[in-house]
Amino acid sequence: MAAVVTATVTALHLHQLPLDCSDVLASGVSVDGVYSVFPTHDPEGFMVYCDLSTDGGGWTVIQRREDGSMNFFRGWEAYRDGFGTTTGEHWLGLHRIYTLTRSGGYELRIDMADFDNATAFACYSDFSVGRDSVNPEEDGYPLTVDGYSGTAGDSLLKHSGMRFTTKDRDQDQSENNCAAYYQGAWWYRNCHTSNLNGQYLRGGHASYADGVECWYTGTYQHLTGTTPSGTQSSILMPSL
Ligand SMILES: [Ca+2]
Repeated sequence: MAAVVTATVTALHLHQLPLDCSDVLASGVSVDGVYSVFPTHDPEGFMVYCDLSTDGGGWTVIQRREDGSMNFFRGWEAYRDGFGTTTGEHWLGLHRIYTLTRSGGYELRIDMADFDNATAFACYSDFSVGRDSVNPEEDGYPLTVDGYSGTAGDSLLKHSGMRFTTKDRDQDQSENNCAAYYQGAWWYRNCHTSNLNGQYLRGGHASYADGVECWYTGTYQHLTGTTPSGTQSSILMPSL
């Protein structure tokens, strides 16, 4: 037992740079903003937005929608590499999400708001992308998610195990391309119960299921009836 403790302490000493925003928070910083992180599987690092205030803080933001200024109907390379502005609307990128989460232990939190400023959230105690993949891109960056809690209801568990589909790379189980059909990009199964990268539509719209609002269960459906004004998806390495 003593040897295990020693090994753990040694490993901690080697982490001079933050692996993620939970390390940024642990270093004593408490202001939300853009920080550099250096995941184990991408030691050169990259910039992320750290939410250091929501629910205890330490969240690495992987997606934000807030004003519709960014086009989210993009192809595979954009979703793989990320796009947008870290301080505004953006998608961090599948490969970066993979490098952050492949060591395991990450929690996912999705915060949603509607145009009436009502809010709801969904938390998943286990979240990773491509965790068991030798070549994650070839494997389609498959989603693993488990352990729901929150106020929004669950709309993601049905997507667990699915590969990521964009309008130019169909990896879903539908005879159609769900990303093209619903104008988004997601871990679709046989299209969706959630579609957080769908179109940003203001207010109610007649088109079916192609907006960001697609979070179909629980209180969130009741919450809006219209399009949400924003979402923020963030991940956290829980302290164990
Ligand atoms: Ca298909």
